[in-house]
Amino acid sequence: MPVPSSFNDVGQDRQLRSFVGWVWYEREVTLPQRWTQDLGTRVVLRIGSAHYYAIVWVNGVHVVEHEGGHLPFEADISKLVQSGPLSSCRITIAINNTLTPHTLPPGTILHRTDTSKYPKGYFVQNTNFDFFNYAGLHRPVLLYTTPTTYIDDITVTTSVDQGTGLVDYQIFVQGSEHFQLEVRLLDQEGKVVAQGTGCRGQLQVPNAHLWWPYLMHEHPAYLYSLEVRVTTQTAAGPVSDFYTLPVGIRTVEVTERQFLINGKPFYFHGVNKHEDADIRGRGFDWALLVKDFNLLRWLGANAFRTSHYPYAEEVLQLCDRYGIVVIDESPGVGIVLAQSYGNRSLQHHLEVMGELVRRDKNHPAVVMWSVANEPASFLPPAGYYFKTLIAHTKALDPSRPVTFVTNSNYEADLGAPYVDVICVNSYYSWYHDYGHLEVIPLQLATQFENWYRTYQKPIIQSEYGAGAIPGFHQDPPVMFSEEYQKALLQQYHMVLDEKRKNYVVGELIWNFADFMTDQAPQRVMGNKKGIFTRQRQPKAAAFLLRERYWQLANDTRRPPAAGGAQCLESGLFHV
Ligand code: BDP
Repeated sequence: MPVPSSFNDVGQDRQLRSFVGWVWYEREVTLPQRWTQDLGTRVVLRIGSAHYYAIVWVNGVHVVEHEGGHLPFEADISKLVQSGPLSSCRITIAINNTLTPHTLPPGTILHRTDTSKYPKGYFVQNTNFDFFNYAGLHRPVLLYTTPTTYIDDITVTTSVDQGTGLVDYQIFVQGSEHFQLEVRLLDQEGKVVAQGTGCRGQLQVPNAHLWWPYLMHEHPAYLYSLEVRVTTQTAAGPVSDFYTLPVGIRTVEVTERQFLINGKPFYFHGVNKHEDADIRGRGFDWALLVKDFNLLRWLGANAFRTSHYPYAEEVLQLCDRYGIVVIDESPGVGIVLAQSYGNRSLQHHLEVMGELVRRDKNHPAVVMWSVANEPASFLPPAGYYFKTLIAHTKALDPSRPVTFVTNSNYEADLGAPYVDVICVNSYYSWYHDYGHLEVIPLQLATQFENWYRTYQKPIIQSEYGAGAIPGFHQDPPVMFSEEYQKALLQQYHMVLDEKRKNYVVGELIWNFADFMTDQAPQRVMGNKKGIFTRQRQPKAAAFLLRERYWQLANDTRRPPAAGGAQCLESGLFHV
């Protein structure tokens, strides 16, 4: 089984494709002698993501368990690999993709007991989201080393005071109480612009280059490098752990009507994505990722939401580098059962937000956390649930706004009072009023007015769209034709253009690309609401959005002529 990849689509086996339960991965590796002989070396096993529950053994010894399919976890395996004569190391990972009312995302196992219809013991996995529940080792599994005294974590927050960038840092060191800590901030030319010592402090950068989103500034996405060196004295001499963190100096703020980046109004014009592609499923793939970034830049998109779970870290690294703004979403999708609002579920959701914030807090591209997508936020326990969850997330990270994405009625939504920005999904003339594009302007305007009147908070149209099967044409437009998808978007755009003068601060199309779903009569080999096909080729709507996004970025600037935006430079892989 290749890693990284979902296991579902690489085989020819129907049962493996829809398998629910335990799968086992095992691999034997030979470690360098220095790792196994030098007791001053700490050896760590890091798993980028294992969907959904994972148990890990090294040389047959249980080392770690983890719940949650979209965030990394690791285990210090030094003692195990340094205790015997072996330089080989057998890594065994058992993964179970079963979703229950208490997992994130939740799901249910339906036991079919009618023996006239189903064999004994028959069950199926049910979910309340449409994307395929791909499973396996979706991101790299790595072995790495540090000295035994090492940098465990860094937190950086930035602000700006009259042109001077302020970089507050906090460094957590493990393994010893006695160490020296040096910090340097370098600009893109490699010049040291500020330095400090000790575990916490503030670096000041006069005339700082700010981190700006793509298309908002001539030189977007300026990154400094924070170099951190922790040194301990050992019998063999000084030993250092050294880490470089890219740092973007920028501020984020929300007012009654605006979303401000560096004090300037920011309008999200972008997409919702999925980690999804042919064969590899949700498996990480550099070529696919770079293609997606080239498409985002071609489109003139300045933002996306990581619908509906945290994406690979490499994705966020590229967002930092290219100025693509991110709404970073937890796997809280499809929370619709009352059972999923109890203490057990809430406790797990709080832990997941902790893991997500710890992983992504230092990315300048991340400007807002989304704790959930389309929960049943009208159920009585939802008020307490979202109040607690959002307060917890703000306590973890006071520097960013927090939201969740709603499709509830504005009057019934018990979570909306706690969000900083209202993110609302709607599918006018798609899931109802089929074919009646003419009702969109009224329904959409009413949606915005109701939400704004009730909450006086900025609003993002966080999903809207229509399915189109590439190559299906019909004029006048009918559902599933490329013309219908385009025409539906145009109806939305008319209202968005009116309301963005006031309090609407963004629009994110559903979806960037077609993606695989569970099999269902309303899904034709997956969800076809992509403006690109699953193979990343444009439908007619992609050209419409491209025209729009470049205009939104700057009314006088046009998309580059045929051939498109520049490709990312090939130096990318030196990261
Ligand atoms: C929205 C969901 C999204 C779905 C979309 C659709 O948030 O995950 O894929 O509907 O049905 O409600 O296309």
